Amino acid sequence: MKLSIVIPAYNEEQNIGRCLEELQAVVRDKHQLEYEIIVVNDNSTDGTPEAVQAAMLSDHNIRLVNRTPPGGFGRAVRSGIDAVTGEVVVVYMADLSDDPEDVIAYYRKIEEGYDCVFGSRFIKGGSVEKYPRLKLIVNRIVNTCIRILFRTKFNDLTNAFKAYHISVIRDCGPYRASHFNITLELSLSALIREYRITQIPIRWYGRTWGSSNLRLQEMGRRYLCTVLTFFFQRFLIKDDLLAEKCPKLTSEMRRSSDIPLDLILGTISEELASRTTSVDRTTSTTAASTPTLG
Ligand SMILES: Nc1nc2c(ncn2[C@@H]2O[C@H](COP(=O)(O)OP(=O)(O)OP(=O)(O)O)[C@@H](O)[C@H]2O)c(=O)[nH]1
Ligand SMILES: [Mg+2]
Repeated sequence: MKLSIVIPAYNEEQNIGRCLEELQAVVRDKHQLEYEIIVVNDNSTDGTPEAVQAAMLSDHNIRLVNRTPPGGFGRAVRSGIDAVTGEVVVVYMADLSDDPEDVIAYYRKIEEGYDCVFGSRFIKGGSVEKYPRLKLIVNRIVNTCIRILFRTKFNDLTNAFKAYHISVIRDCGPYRASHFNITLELSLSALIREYRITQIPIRWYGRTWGSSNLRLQEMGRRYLCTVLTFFFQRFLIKDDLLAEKCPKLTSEMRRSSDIPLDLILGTISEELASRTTSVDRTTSTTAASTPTLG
């Protein structure tokens, strides 16, 4: 399976070159995976695109997508995933906050048959270094609320650095989020459709160059909108969402309009749980097989 790493980058001139080198050293040199790296530049005002172009001279697996305004983290991630050609998609940060070895750990989990891998910095084995205190507090509160609302064990859903099998991305899209709320749009849309998801510990390092683009006050309403959208989808139309994963089963059940919703959901869940754990990657609508760990 080909690994596609999508890196949104805005004014990361001093980080992006090293970021690409670190990925090459691990993904290409150490583990010799088939890969592509798609850097999505959003009208950076520094030398970010030039730094990427310099890296492209010696590595044709690196590609640069230059976006036109309006910018935004979510728009950049959407442009990046539109451009991928691989099966394992990892969203990775340009500011050296993520660890390339964790990309390999993600890849291996998808190889095992998982549809998505959600890294967590807040489980045993995970870590954060130089995490701004206020951001940490807000992060923990928001993620706890999400855990309660969605009754899930996944406790770091707001972090963008995650892996998805391409079929999940295609099935759950199209995506709409323009900013950092894309992180929740991607993860929650897979979660409520009961894709086979695992959580593993990851490391995170605070940026040492450049400035943060995440403005908590500006993002609050966007995160809230995304959380509420998926909360109500899960609460009100989960049967419709799951039906798209096993269309035959549900169309049969749908012939009788008297069957209670609970029974439809129970049957779909049983059907999904009873399927083989080896994930059928051949058609996009049958990619998932068993409920999430959440
Ligand atoms: N293309 C693009 N990339 C962006 C945009 N905003 C942020 N990024 C990139 O997304 C990644 C995460 O953004 P950061 O600014 O580091 O946000 P953060 O991780 O919450 O903030 P820090 O705590 O400072 O690391 C980095 O690689 C940024 O360059 C944007 O509008 N467009
Ligand atoms: Mg960052």
